[in-house]
Amino acid sequence: MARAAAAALSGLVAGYAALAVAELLAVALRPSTGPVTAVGAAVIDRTPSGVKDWAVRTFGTDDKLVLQAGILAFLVLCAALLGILALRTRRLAAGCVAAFGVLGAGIALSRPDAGGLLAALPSLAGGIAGAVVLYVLAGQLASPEAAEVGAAASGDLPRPDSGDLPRRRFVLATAGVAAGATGVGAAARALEAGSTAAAEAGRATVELPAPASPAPPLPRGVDLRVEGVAPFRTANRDFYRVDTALDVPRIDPGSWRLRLHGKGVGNPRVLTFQDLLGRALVERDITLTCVSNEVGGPYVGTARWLGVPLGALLEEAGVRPPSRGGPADQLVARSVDGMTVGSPVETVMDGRDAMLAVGMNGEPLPFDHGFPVRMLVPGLYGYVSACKWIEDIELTTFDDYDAYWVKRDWAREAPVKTQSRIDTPKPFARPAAGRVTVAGVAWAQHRGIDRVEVRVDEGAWQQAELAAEGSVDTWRQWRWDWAATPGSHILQVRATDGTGALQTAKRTRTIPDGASGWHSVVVNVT
Ligand SMILES: Nc1nc2c(c(=O)[nH]1)N[C@H]1C(S)=C(S)[C@@H](COP(=O)(O)O)O[C@H]1N2
Ligand SMILES: [Mo]
Repeated sequence: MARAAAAALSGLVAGYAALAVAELLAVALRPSTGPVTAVGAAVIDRTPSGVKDWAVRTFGTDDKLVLQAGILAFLVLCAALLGILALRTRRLAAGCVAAFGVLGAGIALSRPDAGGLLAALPSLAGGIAGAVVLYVLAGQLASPEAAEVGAAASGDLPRPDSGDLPRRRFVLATAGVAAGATGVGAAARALEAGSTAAAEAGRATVELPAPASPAPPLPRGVDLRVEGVAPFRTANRDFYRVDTALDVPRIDPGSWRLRLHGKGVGNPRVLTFQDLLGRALVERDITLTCVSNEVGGPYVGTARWLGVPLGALLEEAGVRPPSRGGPADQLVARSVDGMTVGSPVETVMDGRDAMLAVGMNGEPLPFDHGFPVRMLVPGLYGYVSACKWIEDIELTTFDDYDAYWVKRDWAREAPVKTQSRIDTPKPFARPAAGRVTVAGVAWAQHRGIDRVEVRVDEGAWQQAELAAEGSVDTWRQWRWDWAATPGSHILQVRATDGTGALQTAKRTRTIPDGASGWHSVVVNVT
């Protein structure tokens, strides 16, 4: 029993050493090639949409942490089992550890952002390190009899030692390897911290020019300042984050390039960050929404974005929308981490404030939100418009190419659905009877919100008071004062958009093109 535990421990230490070596090399070469990251990204890409949707719903922005913890737990289990296997046959066990390295290397190479053969190195080196450690430690563990059994099975030489000596050697060797791996891991973290600091410093030196077209002044009263309601403008630190990136790309704006090419692009171009900053910039308040947002969900926010008008840039490059005879109906944006986002060219060029954003709420884009440049198209869900860490724009057709989420059964085209949300009172709140303020937000980007209504216990719809409108591209706050009576009540909200269309009552799932239905909240008035 004690030997089995020691054997499992030797497997764990071998795995620990393997990961430490792999991570150090990964950080030294490029963050996204680390085995856990590469495997995690591959798992994300292969996870069925339903499961992914469930993960986003259940774990929110922690979904990636949960995934990485899951992969680590799996590796821990495998390492312990291989350690025990090594008691019987250490060649086979060490071979299995090496095979893990080869598998990790294969997955790293298959990533869209692999970049070359070097991507295989961290996993390969880690696998070899782990295999050597396990082979040596298992050798220390082998008692003379066990070694003979092992020798018979695998051709190992029996060790002559007996008594306490091998045990002491095993403990020393294990502790030594663990300490060494910890040192290697610390070096990896120090290196990573250094490159993060360099990226932060690079971002800090970016000076955003003043917009040629500043955001139109907001009318008074866009924010009703009701306690518990999302503020009109979302602070960067509070802005939701949804993406597939396990390691947030940290791009040096000095070496960043954007390629613009494809069907009907008369003048293909490569733009630098300075090229973009040198153009006439616009500043706009725009509400961004994720298609994975459930009715009543949190994946929606409004920021003041600064960016290059995308329609004009496309015009200059010779692009014409399909309505003017252009051959491309889809614009595919690609990010440095291999995400692809397809938007209708017609929509991007219809005069709305589609942009290549460089600023968010008065600062350069945060790394999490796409530094140095991301795309935005008001009125479309993020997965069909808002490519972060963008590096390539290709004009093509919907027939010729399916973007990342479209390959995974989400809709090709996805305009934002009209939605309204009750922010206060919270579900199962226990307000005192009397006047209770019911309030929240409603959005229908690029159509605007014309009316919000509330009802209690499926009674008559009551018109809510609307906050002033920022623009048709922003959400709108609303409030309604309720004379609440004791007991359990259900509150419901619905909005009417700027075209006069009423928000549908029909409840749908988020996949394929966004959740619909009325948000309701149950409260217990005391
Ligand atoms: N490179 C990249 N861009 C991306 C994504 C991604 O996974 N990778 N996710 C998209 C989705 S689904 C949404 S909703 C928005 C979210 O932007 P945010 O994280 O800044 O809120 O980014 C979009 N752009
Ligand atoms: Mo999204």
